[in-house]
Amino acid sequence: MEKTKIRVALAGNPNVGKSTLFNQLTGLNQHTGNWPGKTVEKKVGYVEKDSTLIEITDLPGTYSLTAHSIEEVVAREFIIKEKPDIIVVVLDASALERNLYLLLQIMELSPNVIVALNMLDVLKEKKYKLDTEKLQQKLGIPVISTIASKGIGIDNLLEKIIDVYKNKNFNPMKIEYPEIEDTLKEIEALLPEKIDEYPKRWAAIKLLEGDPLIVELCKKYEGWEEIKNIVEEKEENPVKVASARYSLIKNILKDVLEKPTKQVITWTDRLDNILTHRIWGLPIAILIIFSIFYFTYFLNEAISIPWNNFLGLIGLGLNNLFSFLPEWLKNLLIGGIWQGVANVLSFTPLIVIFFFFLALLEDTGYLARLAFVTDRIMHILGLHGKAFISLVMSFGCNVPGVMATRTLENEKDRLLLIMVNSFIPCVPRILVASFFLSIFFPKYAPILLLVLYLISFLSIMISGRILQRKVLKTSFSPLLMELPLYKISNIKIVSLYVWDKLKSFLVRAGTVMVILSGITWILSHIPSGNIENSILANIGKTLMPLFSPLGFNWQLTTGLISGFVAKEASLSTLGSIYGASGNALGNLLLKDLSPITAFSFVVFQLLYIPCAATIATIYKETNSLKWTLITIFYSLTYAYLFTLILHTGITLLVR
Ligand SMILES: Nc1nc2c(ncn2[C@@H]2O[C@H](COP(=O)(O)OP(=O)(O)OP(=O)(O)O)[C@@H](O)[C@H]2O)c(=O)[nH]1
Ligand SMILES: [Mg+2]
Repeated sequence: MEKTKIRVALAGNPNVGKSTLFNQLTGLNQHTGNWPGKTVEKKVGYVEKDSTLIEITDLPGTYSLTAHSIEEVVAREFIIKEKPDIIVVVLDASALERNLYLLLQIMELSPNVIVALNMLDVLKEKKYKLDTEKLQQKLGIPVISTIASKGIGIDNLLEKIIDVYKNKNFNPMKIEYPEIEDTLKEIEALLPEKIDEYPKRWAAIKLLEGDPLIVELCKKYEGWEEIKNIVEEKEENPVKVASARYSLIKNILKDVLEKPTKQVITWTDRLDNILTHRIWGLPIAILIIFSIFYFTYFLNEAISIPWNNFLGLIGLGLNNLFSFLPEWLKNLLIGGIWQGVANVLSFTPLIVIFFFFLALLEDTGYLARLAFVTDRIMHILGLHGKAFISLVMSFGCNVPGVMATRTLENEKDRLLLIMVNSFIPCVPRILVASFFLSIFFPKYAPILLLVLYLISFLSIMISGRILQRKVLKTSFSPLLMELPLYKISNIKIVSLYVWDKLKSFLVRAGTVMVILSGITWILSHIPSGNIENSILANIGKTLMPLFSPLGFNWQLTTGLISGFVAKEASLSTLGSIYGASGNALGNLLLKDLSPITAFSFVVFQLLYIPCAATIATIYKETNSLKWTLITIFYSLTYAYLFTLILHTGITLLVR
């Protein structure tokens, strides 16, 4: 017998617990956290119940369904084009006014809606009283109470999904807008039954709201000129639609929701009085960020010594294990591949520590505050206030950083942020830098590391300003973002988060790095077995004249080439060229390079083209080859000029 399959979509405002619910339902580990706008791409999972297969899609959070941001388009297109059997709209019960705004729009699009009334614990904390039964009656659709973070209500929700699917007993409320009903009718009369796949009433409303995509779709109809006149006749149309919706919401909530006459002051309010304080907010933020870097650095120092010893032991073990192999093959396996992988694996402690702190920041709700507190600084850097979250992500890896730019509504703000994002040094780049700094400047390594961070902020500032004025010709849109509640972080969420990041890193070490180290080793050994005149060396030597003004020798130049694929690869390439790793490599470099050159190299590798994975992400996010190439070209030119000035400057100074 064919199993029944029900296709369910989870929709709702940002940060209401959709992904938490999704994880509870499917047992998967989709990114949850505590700031609005984490899920940027839809994700699919499955659950089986009573021999029914339920396919669940977690959609990005949106406040509305008007095509003003990418999330809104993704969510709406999914509902319209994929036609899920059931849409579960997740509502934050403690902010129903705002949440119902979206629900109404979804109900206009599809009758198959179930409400998951989430965050009931928060509702209770705020001492609100809600009559769920009455709410259900008024809306005419099922309302299921849940507390997703505690796994409460999940089974009820599943049962309801199956029940509703089988019985198809929908009777949703009619959504009417008395004040604009006439105008709507006029527009409807000029439209065909369906516009693309959108119902015509829905399209009429969106036209009044000024939805750019629907306007585009309707231009082809005969009555368009007339529609345009009706729409443009009154400028306040979008406001009218919104206020009609709000008065409808007020009507629904009347005698359903009761709020205490005296506002309850929650501990989120109390904490926010300090943490987002006009004056104290910023120093506290700086202190917190600084402490995180401090702890990350020192914890890493402590853990990486035993960890690297351990990796060294594995290397020795492998050496013995493969002693029966011919010399060249053993060299390829151990000197080439294992060495490259080990270089990458040595980053593991840093990754774990960094992402642990980042997960804490995110899950407690403080990361979202940081966006507010740093709004002014972001403007000095030439960026939009929301840029902060994306930049913080980039400290780990530029790929999630670039993806996090989706929360910016304005396309130009977003493009600007994508372009400067890769100036934030990700963990691999900091590791390459730390390696060089600790060899060449053992005493000053921490300070110079700080200098590197300053250089990257300076670069963002310079680039932000240049690009904003010259290339994009834009100014800022205001910062609009809701602050989530503070919560005590959950060790399970934090460890899952860290594991998720570590896993993708390890997979990379096991795939890209294995292949890359192998290829590098081979290229550095053919044709003669001698590195000096190998193919790799020849590429490096050919490009060297370009880089000699920066003081780089062919070995460094070659390292930079492989750093394009993955930043940490430059270290393993240097390793295979010099035929050493770790301290031994350090000693060889120390003999070969001047400290000025070493520092210039560190700065250049900090700033030049993003790694291949980031470039792929940039292409995917901008959907434009032109902007991807501009980004690459810009960062390469900038890195070159900056390092040239730095190198020349220091050389002149110390002479
Ligand atoms: N107190 C409380 N917190 C919850 C509940 N459900 C989820 N959360 C928390 O709310 C935060 C946001 O949850 P997510 O599941 O990431 O929210 P989302 O709707 O997927 O958010 P976006 O992907 O950003 O749109 C997390 O910190 C959750 O732990 C709940 O019922 N009660
Ligand atoms: Mg989510």
